[in-house]
Amino acid sequence: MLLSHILTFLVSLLFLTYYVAANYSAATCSNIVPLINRSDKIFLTDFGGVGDGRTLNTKAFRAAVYRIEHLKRQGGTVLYVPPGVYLTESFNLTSHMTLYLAAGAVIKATQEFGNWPLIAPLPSYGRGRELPGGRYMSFIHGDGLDDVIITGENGTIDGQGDVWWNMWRRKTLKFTRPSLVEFMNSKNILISNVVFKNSPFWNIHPVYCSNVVVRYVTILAPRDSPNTDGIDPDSSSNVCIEDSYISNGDDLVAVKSGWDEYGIAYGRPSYGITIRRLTGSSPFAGIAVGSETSGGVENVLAEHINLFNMGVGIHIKTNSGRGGLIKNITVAHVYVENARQGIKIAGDVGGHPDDKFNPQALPVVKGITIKNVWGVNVNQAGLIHGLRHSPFTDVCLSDVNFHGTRGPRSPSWKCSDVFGFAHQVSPWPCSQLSSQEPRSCAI
Ligand SMILES: *[C@@H]1O[C@H](CO)[C@@H](O)[C@H](O)[C@H]1NC(C)=O
Ligand SMILES: *[C@@H]1O[C@H](CO)[C@@H](O)[C@H](O)[C@H]1NC(C)=O
Ligand SMILES: *[C@@H]1O[C@H](CO)[C@@H](O)[C@H](O)[C@H]1NC(C)=O
Ligand SMILES: *[C@@H]1O[C@H](CO)[C@@H](O)[C@H](O)[C@H]1NC(C)=O
Ligand SMILES: CC(=O)N[C@H]1CO[C@H](CO)[C@@H](O)[C@@H]1O
Repeated sequence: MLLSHILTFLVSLLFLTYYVAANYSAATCSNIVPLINRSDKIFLTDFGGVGDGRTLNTKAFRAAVYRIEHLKRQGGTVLYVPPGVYLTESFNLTSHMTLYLAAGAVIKATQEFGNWPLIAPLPSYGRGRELPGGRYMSFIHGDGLDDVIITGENGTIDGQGDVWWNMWRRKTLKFTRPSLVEFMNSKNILISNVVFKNSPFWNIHPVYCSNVVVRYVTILAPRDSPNTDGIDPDSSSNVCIEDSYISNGDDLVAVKSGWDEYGIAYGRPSYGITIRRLTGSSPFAGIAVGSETSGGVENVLAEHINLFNMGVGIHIKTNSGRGGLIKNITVAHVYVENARQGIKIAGDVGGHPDDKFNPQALPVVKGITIKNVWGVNVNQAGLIHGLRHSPFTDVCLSDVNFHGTRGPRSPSWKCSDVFGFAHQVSPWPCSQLSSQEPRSCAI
Protein backbone atom coordinates (compact mmCIF):
# COMPACT_ATOMS: atom_id res chain seq x y z
CA MET A 1 0.00 0.00 0.00
CA LEU A 2 2.62 2.47 1.19
CA LEU A 3 5.02 1.27 -1.49
CA SER A 4 2.49 1.89 -4.23
CA HIS A 5 1.92 5.40 -2.85
CA ILE A 6 5.62 6.08 -2.87
CA LEU A 7 5.86 4.69 -6.38
CA THR A 8 2.98 6.85 -7.58
CA PHE A 9 4.64 9.84 -5.95
CA LEU A 10 8.00 9.10 -7.58
CA VAL A 11 6.44 8.57 -10.97
CA SER A 12 4.52 11.86 -10.71
CA LEU A 13 7.70 13.59 -9.57
CA LEU A 14 9.47 12.18 -12.60
CA PHE A 15 6.73 13.43 -14.91
CA LEU A 16 6.66 16.78 -13.18
CA THR A 17 10.42 17.12 -13.53
CA TYR A 18 10.16 16.18 -17.19
CA TYR A 19 7.27 18.61 -17.74
CA VAL A 20 9.06 21.46 -16.03
CA ALA A 21 12.39 20.69 -17.68
CA ALA A 22 10.85 20.44 -21.15
CA ASN A 23 9.14 23.78 -20.61
CA TYR A 24 11.84 25.44 -18.57
CA SER A 25 13.59 27.32 -21.35
CA ALA A 26 11.29 30.12 -22.48
CA ALA A 27 10.61 30.51 -26.18
CA THR A 28 13.32 32.48 -27.92
CA CYS A 29 14.25 33.56 -31.43
CA SER A 30 17.70 34.75 -30.40
CA ASN A 31 19.46 31.77 -32.00
CA ILE A 32 19.20 33.47 -35.42
CA VAL A 33 22.44 35.27 -34.60
CA PRO A 34 25.25 33.03 -33.36
CA LEU A 35 26.87 34.12 -30.13
CA ILE A 36 30.51 34.38 -31.03
CA ASN A 37 33.23 34.21 -28.41
CA ARG A 38 36.10 36.24 -29.77
CA SER A 39 39.56 35.56 -28.45
CA ASP A 40 41.21 38.78 -29.68
CA LYS A 41 40.54 41.64 -27.30
CA ILE A 42 41.68 45.26 -27.30
CA PHE A 43 41.05 48.02 -24.75
CA LEU A 44 39.81 51.50 -25.59
CA THR A 45 42.36 52.84 -23.12
CA ASP A 46 45.20 51.40 -25.28
CA PHE A 47 44.10 53.80 -28.01
CA GLY A 48 44.20 56.85 -25.77
CA GLY A 49 40.71 56.50 -24.33
CA VAL A 50 40.16 58.56 -21.17
CA GLY A 51 37.02 57.93 -19.16
CA ASP A 52 36.92 61.19 -17.21
CA GLY A 53 33.68 62.44 -18.75
CA ARG A 54 35.43 65.49 -20.26
CA THR A 55 38.13 64.28 -22.64
CA LEU A 56 36.90 63.76 -26.19
CA ASN A 57 37.50 60.12 -27.20
CA THR A 58 36.58 60.30 -30.88
CA LYS A 59 40.13 59.49 -32.03
CA ALA A 60 40.37 56.55 -29.63
CA PHE A 61 37.12 54.97 -30.83
CA ARG A 62 37.92 55.55 -34.51
CA ALA A 63 41.51 54.25 -34.13
CA ALA A 64 40.34 51.11 -32.29
CA VAL A 65 37.71 50.36 -34.94
CA TYR A 66 40.28 51.05 -37.68
CA ARG A 67 42.61 48.52 -36.04
CA ILE A 68 39.84 45.88 -35.96
CA GLU A 69 38.85 46.59 -39.54
CA HIS A 70 42.38 46.33 -40.94
CA LEU A 71 44.00 43.66 -38.80
CA LYS A 72 41.10 41.28 -39.49
CA ARG A 73 41.85 38.85 -36.67
CA GLN A 74 40.40 35.38 -37.06
CA GLY A 75 37.05 35.30 -35.25
CA GLY A 76 36.94 39.07 -34.91
CA THR A 77 37.90 41.36 -32.05
CA VAL A 78 36.38 42.63 -28.83
CA LEU A 79 36.71 46.35 -28.17
CA TYR A 80 36.52 46.53 -24.39
CA VAL A 81 35.32 49.79 -22.88
CA PRO A 82 36.37 49.83 -19.22
CA PRO A 83 34.40 51.56 -16.45
CA GLY A 84 34.41 55.34 -16.89
CA VAL A 85 32.57 57.99 -18.86
CA TYR A 86 33.86 58.28 -22.42
CA LEU A 87 32.70 61.42 -24.16
CA THR A 88 32.90 61.15 -27.95
CA GLU A 89 31.62 62.30 -31.29
CA SER A 90 29.80 59.78 -33.46
CA PHE A 91 31.76 56.82 -34.77
CA ASN A 92 31.34 53.82 -37.10
CA LEU A 93 31.59 50.17 -36.20
CA THR A 94 33.07 47.51 -38.47
CA SER A 95 32.36 43.85 -39.21
CA HIS A 96 33.38 41.02 -36.89
CA MET A 97 33.60 43.11 -33.78
CA THR A 98 32.10 43.19 -30.32
CA LEU A 99 31.69 46.54 -28.63
CA TYR A 100 31.83 45.49 -24.98
CA LEU A 101 30.74 47.91 -22.27
CA ALA A 102 31.96 46.90 -18.82
CA ALA A 103 29.79 47.57 -15.77
CA GLY A 104 30.05 51.31 -15.19
CA ALA A 105 31.20 52.08 -18.73
CA VAL A 106 29.35 54.98 -20.35
CA ILE A 107 29.79 56.00 -23.98
CA LYS A 108 28.48 59.54 -24.03
CA ALA A 109 27.64 61.64 -27.07
CA THR A 110 29.14 65.11 -27.18
CA GLN A 111 26.71 68.02 -27.14
CA GLU A 112 29.07 70.02 -29.37
CA PHE A 113 27.38 68.98 -32.58
CA GLY A 114 29.08 71.45 -34.94
CA ASN A 115 31.04 68.64 -36.64
CA TRP A 116 28.30 66.02 -36.53
CA PRO A 117 28.56 64.15 -39.87
CA LEU A 118 25.68 64.40 -42.33
CA ILE A 119 24.79 61.39 -44.45
CA ALA A 120 22.47 60.82 -47.38
CA PRO A 121 18.76 60.29 -46.73
CA LEU A 122 17.53 56.71 -46.79
CA PRO A 123 16.40 55.85 -50.33
CA SER A 124 13.14 54.42 -48.94
CA TYR A 125 12.36 57.78 -47.31
CA GLY A 126 13.61 60.09 -50.05
CA ARG A 127 14.57 62.76 -47.51
CA GLY A 128 15.31 63.04 -43.83
CA ARG A 129 12.38 61.91 -41.72
CA GLU A 130 12.04 65.32 -40.09
CA LEU A 131 13.39 67.76 -42.65
CA PRO A 132 14.25 67.71 -46.34
CA GLY A 133 17.80 66.82 -47.35
CA GLY A 134 20.35 64.64 -45.58
CA ARG A 135 20.30 63.52 -41.98
CA TYR A 136 22.78 63.46 -39.15
CA MET A 137 24.60 60.12 -38.91
CA SER A 138 23.58 58.03 -35.90
CA PHE A 139 25.81 58.35 -32.83
CA ILE A 140 27.00 54.76 -33.27
CA HIS A 141 26.73 53.72 -36.90
CA GLY A 142 27.23 50.67 -39.08
CA ASP A 143 26.76 50.36 -42.83
CA GLY A 144 27.25 47.15 -44.82
CA LEU A 145 28.41 45.15 -41.81
CA ASP A 146 28.28 41.48 -40.87
CA ASP A 147 28.69 39.91 -37.43
CA VAL A 148 28.58 42.82 -34.97
CA ILE A 149 27.81 42.52 -31.27
CA ILE A 150 27.14 45.35 -28.83
CA THR A 151 27.05 43.88 -25.34
CA GLY A 152 28.65 43.83 -21.91
CA GLU A 153 27.63 44.22 -18.30
CA ASN A 154 24.83 46.73 -18.78
CA GLY A 155 27.04 49.73 -19.47
CA THR A 156 25.33 52.78 -20.95
CA ILE A 157 25.18 54.45 -24.34
CA ASP A 158 24.04 57.99 -23.55
CA GLY A 159 22.93 60.26 -26.42
CA GLN A 160 22.62 63.40 -24.22
CA GLY A 161 19.66 64.20 -26.43
CA ASP A 162 18.30 67.26 -24.64
CA VAL A 163 20.17 69.70 -26.89
CA TRP A 164 18.55 68.02 -29.90
CA TRP A 165 15.08 67.89 -28.31
CA ASN A 166 15.35 71.59 -27.57
CA MET A 167 16.32 72.39 -31.16
CA TRP A 168 13.27 70.39 -32.25
CA ARG A 169 11.06 72.30 -29.79
CA ARG A 170 12.43 75.66 -30.92
CA LYS A 171 12.27 74.61 -34.58
CA THR A 172 15.95 75.44 -35.09
CA LEU A 173 17.01 72.01 -36.43
CA LYS A 174 18.66 72.13 -39.84
CA PHE A 175 18.46 68.41 -40.61
CA THR A 176 16.87 65.26 -39.22
CA ARG A 177 18.19 64.37 -35.77
CA PRO A 178 20.60 61.43 -35.35
CA SER A 179 19.45 58.06 -34.03
CA LEU A 180 21.45 56.61 -31.16
CA VAL A 181 22.44 53.36 -32.92
CA GLU A 182 21.72 52.64 -36.56
CA PHE A 183 22.72 49.67 -38.68
CA MET A 184 22.15 49.90 -42.44
CA ASN A 185 22.52 47.05 -44.97
CA SER A 186 23.91 44.80 -42.27
CA LYS A 187 23.40 41.25 -41.07
CA ASN A 188 24.02 39.15 -37.98
CA ILE A 189 23.72 41.96 -35.46
CA LEU A 190 23.32 41.23 -31.75
CA ILE A 191 22.61 43.94 -29.19
CA SER A 192 22.25 42.77 -25.58
CA ASN A 193 22.82 43.83 -21.99
CA VAL A 194 23.25 47.52 -22.70
CA VAL A 195 21.37 50.56 -21.39
CA PHE A 196 20.40 53.17 -23.99
CA LYS A 197 19.71 56.60 -22.62
CA ASN A 198 18.48 59.94 -23.91
CA SER A 199 18.69 59.32 -27.62
CA PRO A 200 18.45 62.50 -29.74
CA PHE A 201 15.88 60.70 -31.96
CA TRP A 202 15.06 56.98 -32.48
CA ASN A 203 17.09 54.68 -30.23
CA ILE A 204 17.87 51.52 -32.19
CA HIS A 205 17.26 51.59 -35.93
CA PRO A 206 18.12 48.53 -38.05
CA VAL A 207 17.33 49.47 -41.64
CA TYR A 208 17.81 47.17 -44.69
CA CYS A 209 19.14 44.53 -42.28
CA SER A 210 18.57 40.84 -41.69
CA ASN A 211 19.18 38.64 -38.67
CA VAL A 212 19.09 41.15 -35.87
CA VAL A 213 18.69 40.26 -32.19
CA VAL A 214 18.02 42.85 -29.49
CA ARG A 215 17.59 41.40 -26.00
CA TYR A 216 18.13 42.28 -22.37
CA VAL A 217 18.30 45.96 -23.19
CA THR A 218 16.97 48.91 -21.23
CA ILE A 219 15.97 52.01 -23.14
CA LEU A 220 15.28 55.20 -21.22
CA ALA A 221 14.27 58.68 -22.31
CA PRO A 222 11.95 61.25 -20.71
CA ARG A 223 8.25 60.89 -21.45
CA ASP A 224 8.23 64.30 -23.14
CA SER A 225 11.30 63.68 -25.32
CA PRO A 226 10.23 63.95 -28.99
CA ASN A 227 10.46 60.91 -31.30
CA THR A 228 12.62 58.79 -29.02
CA ASP A 229 11.22 55.52 -30.44
CA GLY A 230 12.70 52.47 -28.73
CA ILE A 231 13.42 49.97 -31.50
CA ASP A 232 12.39 50.54 -35.13
CA PRO A 233 13.01 47.54 -37.42
CA ASP A 234 12.78 49.20 -40.84
CA SER A 235 12.77 47.30 -44.15
CA SER A 236 14.46 44.49 -42.23
CA SER A 237 13.86 40.77 -41.90
CA ASN A 238 14.35 38.24 -39.13
CA VAL A 239 14.47 40.63 -36.24
CA CYS A 240 14.14 39.24 -32.71
CA ILE A 241 13.44 41.60 -29.83
CA GLU A 242 13.17 39.96 -26.40
CA ASP A 243 13.34 40.50 -22.65
CA SER A 244 13.67 44.25 -22.66
CA TYR A 245 12.38 47.31 -20.84
CA ILE A 246 11.62 50.56 -22.61
CA SER A 247 10.38 53.82 -21.11
CA ASN A 248 10.53 56.68 -23.59
CA GLY A 249 8.72 59.48 -25.39
CA ASP A 250 7.38 57.65 -28.46
CA ASP A 251 6.51 54.12 -29.66
CA LEU A 252 8.31 51.36 -27.75
CA VAL A 253 8.72 49.25 -30.90
CA ALA A 254 7.57 50.40 -34.35
CA VAL A 255 7.96 48.18 -37.41
CA LYS A 256 8.46 50.29 -40.53
CA SER A 257 9.38 49.97 -44.23
CA GLY A 258 9.75 53.32 -45.95
CA TRP A 259 7.73 56.38 -46.76
CA ASP A 260 5.20 56.87 -49.56
CA GLU A 261 6.49 57.01 -53.16
CA TYR A 262 10.11 56.49 -52.03
CA GLY A 263 9.25 53.43 -49.95
CA ILE A 264 7.05 52.02 -52.72
CA ALA A 265 9.85 52.45 -55.28
CA TYR A 266 12.47 50.94 -52.96
CA GLY A 267 10.08 48.06 -52.25
CA ARG A 268 11.79 46.45 -49.30
CA PRO A 269 9.42 44.98 -46.71
CA SER A 270 9.93 44.18 -43.06
CA TYR A 271 9.10 40.56 -42.26
CA GLY A 272 9.77 37.88 -39.70
CA ILE A 273 9.71 40.25 -36.73
CA THR A 274 9.30 38.76 -33.24
CA ILE A 275 8.81 40.89 -30.15
CA ARG A 276 8.59 38.92 -26.91
CA ARG A 277 8.58 39.67 -23.19
CA LEU A 278 8.72 43.42 -23.53
CA THR A 279 7.73 45.75 -20.71
CA GLY A 280 7.41 49.48 -21.03
CA SER A 281 5.75 52.82 -20.71
CA SER A 282 5.21 55.67 -23.17
CA PRO A 283 2.71 58.37 -24.17
CA PHE A 284 2.52 56.76 -27.64
CA ALA A 285 2.21 53.11 -28.68
CA GLY A 286 3.49 49.90 -27.11
CA ILE A 287 3.55 47.68 -30.18
CA ALA A 288 3.29 49.69 -33.40
CA VAL A 289 3.35 48.92 -37.10
CA GLY A 290 3.89 52.09 -39.10
CA SER A 291 3.17 54.62 -39.98
CA GLU A 292 5.91 54.32 -42.65
CA THR A 293 5.02 50.94 -44.20
CA SER A 294 5.32 51.54 -47.94
CA GLY A 295 7.53 48.48 -48.54
CA GLY A 296 5.07 46.28 -46.66
CA VAL A 297 5.15 44.60 -43.24
CA GLU A 298 4.46 40.87 -42.92
CA ASN A 299 4.70 38.08 -40.37
CA VAL A 300 5.01 39.96 -37.12
CA LEU A 301 4.53 38.20 -33.80
CA ALA A 302 4.42 40.19 -30.56
CA GLU A 303 3.69 38.27 -27.36
CA HIS A 304 3.92 38.64 -23.61
CA ILE A 305 3.89 42.40 -23.61
CA ASN A 306 3.30 44.44 -20.42
CA LEU A 307 2.40 48.07 -20.85
CA PHE A 308 1.92 50.78 -18.23
CA ASN A 309 0.82 54.40 -18.59
CA MET A 310 0.43 54.29 -22.34
CA GLY A 311 -1.06 56.32 -25.08
CA VAL A 312 -2.14 53.33 -27.19
CA GLY A 313 -1.46 49.68 -26.43
CA ILE A 314 -1.37 48.25 -29.96
CA HIS A 315 -1.25 50.64 -32.90
CA ILE A 316 -1.27 49.73 -36.59
CA LYS A 317 -1.04 52.95 -38.57
CA THR A 318 -0.87 53.78 -42.24
CA ASN A 319 -2.21 56.32 -44.70
CA SER A 320 -3.37 56.92 -48.26
CA GLY A 321 -0.33 57.43 -50.45
CA ARG A 322 1.64 54.89 -48.40
CA GLY A 323 0.78 51.80 -50.42
CA GLY A 324 2.29 48.69 -48.88
CA LEU A 325 0.77 45.45 -47.67
CA ILE A 326 0.39 44.95 -43.92
CA LYS A 327 -0.34 41.27 -43.44
CA ASN A 328 -0.21 38.50 -40.85
CA ILE A 329 0.37 40.53 -37.71
CA THR A 330 -0.27 38.69 -34.41
CA VAL A 331 -0.24 40.35 -31.02
CA ALA A 332 -0.96 38.08 -28.05
CA HIS A 333 -0.79 38.02 -24.27
CA VAL A 334 -0.80 41.73 -23.62
CA TYR A 335 -1.41 43.39 -20.27
CA VAL A 336 -2.09 47.11 -20.47
CA GLU A 337 -2.72 49.37 -17.52
CA ASN A 338 -3.65 53.05 -17.80
CA ALA A 339 -4.02 53.77 -21.47
CA ARG A 340 -5.87 56.27 -23.60
CA GLN A 341 -6.72 53.54 -26.12
CA GLY A 342 -6.29 49.81 -26.04
CA ILE A 343 -6.16 49.06 -29.75
CA LYS A 344 -5.99 51.41 -32.71
CA ILE A 345 -5.84 50.37 -36.36
CA ALA A 346 -6.12 53.36 -38.63
CA GLY A 347 -5.60 54.37 -42.24
CA ASP A 348 -5.26 58.11 -41.74
CA VAL A 349 -2.06 58.47 -39.72
CA GLY A 350 1.16 60.32 -40.49
CA GLY A 351 2.22 62.96 -42.96
CA HIS A 352 3.78 62.74 -46.41
CA PRO A 353 7.41 63.39 -47.42
CA ASP A 354 6.35 65.86 -50.13
CA ASP A 355 3.47 66.52 -52.48
CA LYS A 356 4.65 63.93 -55.05
CA PHE A 357 2.95 61.02 -53.28
CA ASN A 358 0.23 59.17 -55.17
CA PRO A 359 -3.07 59.48 -53.28
CA GLN A 360 -4.30 56.38 -55.17
CA ALA A 361 -1.56 54.28 -53.56
CA LEU A 362 -3.76 52.73 -50.90
CA PRO A 363 -2.35 50.45 -48.22
CA VAL A 364 -3.79 46.94 -47.84
CA VAL A 365 -4.27 45.72 -44.28
CA LYS A 366 -5.28 42.09 -43.80
CA GLY A 367 -4.82 39.32 -41.28
CA ILE A 368 -4.48 41.13 -37.98
CA THR A 369 -4.91 38.80 -34.99
CA ILE A 370 -5.07 40.19 -31.49
CA LYS A 371 -5.69 37.76 -28.66
CA ASN A 372 -5.49 37.43 -24.91
CA VAL A 373 -5.40 41.09 -24.03
CA TRP A 374 -6.26 42.33 -20.56
CA GLY A 375 -6.56 46.05 -19.99
CA VAL A 376 -7.38 48.06 -16.91
CA ASN A 377 -8.01 51.80 -16.76
CA VAL A 378 -8.35 52.03 -20.50
CA ASN A 379 -10.33 55.09 -21.65
CA GLN A 380 -11.33 53.73 -25.02
CA ALA A 381 -11.17 50.03 -25.91
CA GLY A 382 -10.57 50.30 -29.61
CA LEU A 383 -10.76 52.33 -32.74
CA ILE A 384 -10.52 50.68 -36.16
CA HIS A 385 -10.82 52.97 -39.17
CA GLY A 386 -10.08 51.32 -42.50
CA LEU A 387 -10.09 53.08 -45.85
CA ARG A 388 -13.31 53.27 -47.81
CA HIS A 389 -11.60 52.04 -50.99
CA SER A 390 -9.36 49.61 -49.15
CA PRO A 391 -11.19 48.25 -46.12
CA PHE A 392 -9.18 46.28 -43.59
CA THR A 393 -9.99 42.56 -43.68
CA ASP A 394 -9.47 39.48 -41.52
CA VAL A 395 -9.16 41.58 -38.40
CA CYS A 396 -9.61 38.97 -35.67
CA LEU A 397 -9.93 39.60 -31.98
CA SER A 398 -10.29 36.99 -29.30
CA ASP A 399 -10.21 37.08 -25.52
CA VAL A 400 -9.77 40.82 -25.39
CA ASN A 401 -10.97 42.51 -22.21
CA PHE A 402 -10.79 46.19 -21.46
CA HIS A 403 -11.96 47.75 -18.25
CA GLY A 404 -12.73 51.43 -18.07
CA THR A 405 -11.35 54.10 -15.88
CA ARG A 406 -14.16 54.14 -13.36
CA GLY A 407 -17.57 52.71 -12.58
CA PRO A 408 -19.69 50.49 -14.76
CA ARG A 409 -19.29 52.66 -17.86
CA SER A 410 -17.36 50.42 -20.19
CA PRO A 411 -14.90 51.81 -22.68
CA SER A 412 -16.37 51.57 -26.16
CA TRP A 413 -15.30 50.63 -29.66
CA LYS A 414 -15.49 52.62 -32.89
CA CYS A 415 -15.14 50.98 -36.29
CA SER A 416 -15.49 51.77 -39.98
CA ASP A 417 -14.41 50.08 -43.21
CA VAL A 418 -13.26 46.91 -41.51
CA PHE A 419 -14.27 43.26 -41.79
CA GLY A 420 -13.41 40.72 -39.18
CA PHE A 421 -14.35 38.42 -36.40
CA ALA A 422 -14.52 38.79 -32.65
CA HIS A 423 -14.74 36.09 -30.00
CA GLN A 424 -15.01 36.84 -26.29
CA VAL A 425 -14.26 40.52 -26.61
CA SER A 426 -15.43 42.80 -23.83
CA PRO A 427 -16.85 45.33 -24.17
CA TRP A 428 -18.48 43.84 -27.26
CA PRO A 429 -16.91 45.56 -30.27
CA CYS A 430 -18.60 46.94 -33.34
CA SER A 431 -20.85 44.88 -35.64
CA GLN A 432 -18.21 45.09 -38.40
CA LEU A 433 -16.19 42.61 -36.35
CA SER A 434 -18.81 39.91 -36.77
CA SER A 435 -18.84 40.23 -40.54
CA GLN A 436 -16.43 37.39 -41.28
CA GLU A 437 -16.32 33.67 -40.66
CA PRO A 438 -14.08 32.51 -37.82
CA ARG A 439 -12.15 30.34 -40.28
CA SER A 440 -10.73 33.53 -41.80
CA CYS A 441 -8.91 33.91 -38.51
CA ALA A 442 -5.87 32.09 -37.28
CA ILE A 443 -7.21 31.88 -33.73
C1 LIG B 1 35.12 32.42 -24.24
O1 LIG B 1 36.50 32.53 -24.31
C2 LIG B 1 37.13 32.79 -23.06
C3 LIG B 1 38.60 33.05 -23.28
O2 LIG B 1 39.06 32.43 -24.44
C4 LIG B 1 36.88 31.62 -22.13
O3 LIG B 1 37.43 31.89 -20.87
C5 LIG B 1 35.38 31.42 -21.99
O4 LIG B 1 35.11 30.29 -21.20
C6 LIG B 1 34.70 31.27 -23.34
N1 LIG B 1 33.28 31.25 -23.16
C7 LIG B 1 32.48 30.45 -23.87
C8 LIG B 1 31.03 30.57 -23.58
O5 LIG B 1 32.91 29.68 -24.69
C1 LIG C 1 31.22 56.39 -41.26
O1 LIG C 1 30.25 55.84 -42.12
C2 LIG C 1 29.65 56.81 -42.94
C3 LIG C 1 28.48 56.14 -43.67
O2 LIG C 1 28.86 54.89 -44.18
C4 LIG C 1 30.68 57.39 -43.87
O3 LIG C 1 30.09 58.38 -44.68
C5 LIG C 1 31.78 58.02 -43.04
O4 LIG C 1 32.82 58.46 -43.86
C6 LIG C 1 32.35 57.04 -42.04
N1 LIG C 1 33.24 57.75 -41.13
C7 LIG C 1 34.41 57.30 -40.79
C8 LIG C 1 35.19 58.14 -39.84
O5 LIG C 1 34.85 56.25 -41.22
C1 LIG D 1 21.69 43.40 -17.29
O1 LIG D 1 20.34 43.73 -17.59
C2 LIG D 1 19.54 42.61 -17.97
C3 LIG D 1 18.22 43.14 -18.43
O2 LIG D 1 17.66 44.03 -17.52
C4 LIG D 1 19.46 41.65 -16.79
O3 LIG D 1 18.69 40.53 -17.15
C5 LIG D 1 20.87 41.20 -16.43
O4 LIG D 1 20.83 40.38 -15.29
C6 LIG D 1 21.78 42.38 -16.16
N1 LIG D 1 23.15 41.90 -16.09
C7 LIG D 1 24.02 42.35 -15.19
C8 LIG D 1 25.39 41.79 -15.27
O5 LIG D 1 23.72 43.20 -14.37
C1 LIG E 1 2.52 34.43 -40.13
O1 LIG E 1 3.56 34.95 -39.32
C2 LIG E 1 4.14 34.02 -38.45
C3 LIG E 1 5.18 34.75 -37.64
O2 LIG E 1 4.55 35.65 -36.85
C4 LIG E 1 4.75 32.87 -39.21
O3 LIG E 1 5.24 31.92 -38.31
C5 LIG E 1 3.70 32.25 -40.10
O4 LIG E 1 4.28 31.27 -40.91
C6 LIG E 1 3.06 33.31 -40.98
N1 LIG E 1 1.96 32.72 -41.76
C7 LIG E 1 1.96 32.72 -43.06
C8 LIG E 1 0.75 32.09 -43.69
O5 LIG E 1 2.85 33.19 -43.73
C1 LIG F 1 7.00 18.12 -22.92
C2 LIG F 1 5.98 18.97 -22.25
O1 LIG F 1 5.57 18.70 -21.15
N1 LIG F 1 5.58 20.03 -22.93
C3 LIG F 1 4.52 20.92 -22.46
C4 LIG F 1 5.01 22.35 -22.41
O2 LIG F 1 3.97 23.25 -22.08
C5 LIG F 1 2.85 23.21 -22.96
C6 LIG F 1 1.83 24.22 -22.50
O3 LIG F 1 2.44 25.42 -22.16
C7 LIG F 1 2.27 21.81 -22.98
O4 LIG F 1 1.19 21.77 -23.92
C8 LIG F 1 3.32 20.82 -23.39
O5 LIG F 1 2.78 19.49 -23.30
